[in-house]
Amino acid sequence: MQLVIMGPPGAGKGTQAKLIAEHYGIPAISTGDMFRAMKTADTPLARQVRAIMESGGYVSDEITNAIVADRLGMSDCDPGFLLDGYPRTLQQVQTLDDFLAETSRPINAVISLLADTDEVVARLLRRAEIEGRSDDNEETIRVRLQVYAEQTAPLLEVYRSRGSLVEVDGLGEVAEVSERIFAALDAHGNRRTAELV
Ligand code: B4P
Repeated sequence: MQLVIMGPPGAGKGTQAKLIAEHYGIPAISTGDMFRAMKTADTPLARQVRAIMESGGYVSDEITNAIVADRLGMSDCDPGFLLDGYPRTLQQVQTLDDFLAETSRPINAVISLLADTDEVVARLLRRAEIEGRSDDNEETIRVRLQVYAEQTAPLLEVYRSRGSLVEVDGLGEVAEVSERIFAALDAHGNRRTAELV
């Protein structure tokens, strides 16, 4: 099973990705987590990644596509995977399409987590207090939301036109949102199967 989860910063992607991955027995692959792990090293690449993330911008497609290709080649991805925060640009969609075509694996569904701006800003500012993530300050959050609207939101239409998009309300308790996602994925799978019969 190949899944993607998308949504604005703070929509709950990382939170839900772990629960969905556990439910389906597939690894959750978060580009944000991979970059955060990488940026603690003292190398030119790590310094570059750190500066980009602290500005609220996106790491280059070249670097992002290369680390995702490496990760998807690992054997724990053989039964499938859930991509959290990737693809984020049209070029990343193209690279993912090529990878999936080469390995004859379709995307089963793209989950779009919906949450309004006030709620996501409040969540990220709350996380800033708890975890102190350096990109969770008001100025950077504003940039992240703008970059998302310009570069990533258009991807939703791409997946909608392919019939892969599953939209889920991301507001409410974490467990409530997970239940909504599982029900929406079941309904989507059943619809897809009915279309094939
Ligand atoms: P990410 O790590 O993906 O960060 P994010 O968009 O902020 O989402 P995150 O997963 O952290 O938030 P979540 O909604 O889970 O990316 C960080 C940076 O990495 C990017 O800005 C970029 O620079 C770089 N990057 C990553 N992928 C890239 C790519 N493909 N291409 C280029 N650059 C890339 O959680 C937010 C908070 O809400 C948490 O505190 C959580 O506890 C809380 N929360 C979750 N669900 C909730 C609920 N139902 N109710 C209340 N609170 C909730």
